[in-house]
Amino acid sequence: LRVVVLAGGVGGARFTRGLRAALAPEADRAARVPTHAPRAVPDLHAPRAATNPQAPRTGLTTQAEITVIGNTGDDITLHGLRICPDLDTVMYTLGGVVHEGQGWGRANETFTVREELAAYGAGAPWFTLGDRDLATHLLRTQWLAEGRSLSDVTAALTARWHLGVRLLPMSDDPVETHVELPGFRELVHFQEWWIRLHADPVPIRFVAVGAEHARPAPGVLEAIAAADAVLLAPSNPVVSIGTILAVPGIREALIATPAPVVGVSPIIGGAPVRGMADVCLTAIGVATTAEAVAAWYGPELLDGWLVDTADAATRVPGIEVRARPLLMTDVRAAAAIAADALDLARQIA
Ligand code: GDP
Ligand code: FO1
Ligand code: CA
Repeated sequence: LRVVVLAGGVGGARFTRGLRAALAPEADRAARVPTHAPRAVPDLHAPRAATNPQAPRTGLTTQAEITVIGNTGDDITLHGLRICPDLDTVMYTLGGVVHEGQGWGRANETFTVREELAAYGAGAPWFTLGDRDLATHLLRTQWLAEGRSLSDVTAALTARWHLGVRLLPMSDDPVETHVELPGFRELVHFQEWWIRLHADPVPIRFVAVGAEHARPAPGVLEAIAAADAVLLAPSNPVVSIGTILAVPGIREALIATPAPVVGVSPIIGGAPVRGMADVCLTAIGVATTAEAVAAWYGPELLDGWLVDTADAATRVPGIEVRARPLLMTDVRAAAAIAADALDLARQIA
């Protein structure tokens, strides 16, 4: 079973972690049905899902293959270091070392470098960089400076964590989301608007700087074309999924793939669960409802849409809607959501 997930940061990471937990029993069942799949044999290259604490201990390795296409529009350069918040959030979450309460950054983090920078009165104090996290950025920046691609660097960084999924940046070409703000003469980086300005004021528009000329990273289009199911994580529709779709070729690939494309709503009962998706949607003239977001993705792109039971009345012409609780309170809850998204995909296929 080949599953592709489009993911941003925290919402994307938690959903993917659930999917990884869900797919072990799924692949195990498939392996027991000779007409659908050959018997599972130990496969060193297979995802690590079967060794997850959440997965049943079957002793079989899964035949599921998860490819995550990560948003790099949030990327920013600070102190000369290239920082990829959404890729790192997926890496740390699936690697089991994320700061759970915060949703991003490392658990057991220290902030010595940050304190020293502040003592110099330097840098961007509004952007918190922990010491452990900085090691990732140092290495990424070094490797990029040596001429390696972001995909290559991401593969090298993730190798340490045995994620059980393949994490691909949406593009190797730099893309950065900026916002045009009323009363500001220059474009402001998305991170600065979100963190320093607290998502205020509402942007006039979002600009994915560099997206126009960006190419999908190696493997991205191939994974979408070969997928059995494509899932849109409950990520920010505008600055996470929307930015991935802004890379020329990716939207087209999603429309062209024979695989069903199923999205999970990040909007529950007319509000985002966390973050500033409501402000982003307002900025682009889309209502903050599960229904409006699905209609904005459109039936050409989206075949199925999983909404929360609070939004069970959602109807979108041309899109199969199913309702179930969508709060990812823990890995088990996220796994059940992911399993239902796959189930909806299977029904559509
Ligand atoms: P970010 O890059 O860290 O902002 O994360 P994403 O773009 O991947 O996801 C942000 C979105 O995740 C927000 O719009 C939230 O509403 C959504 N989200 C967070 N937690 C949950 C959850 O438990 N359930 C659902 N359905 N959406 C969630
Ligand atoms: N989010 C914050 O709200 N404040 C921060 O200082 C901050 C620092 C940071 C550093 C590394 C990293 O990987 C993520 C970080 N985030 C921080 C999260 C992230 O930048 C944003 O919340 C998301 O990208 C919003 O979509
Ligand atoms: Ca993000």
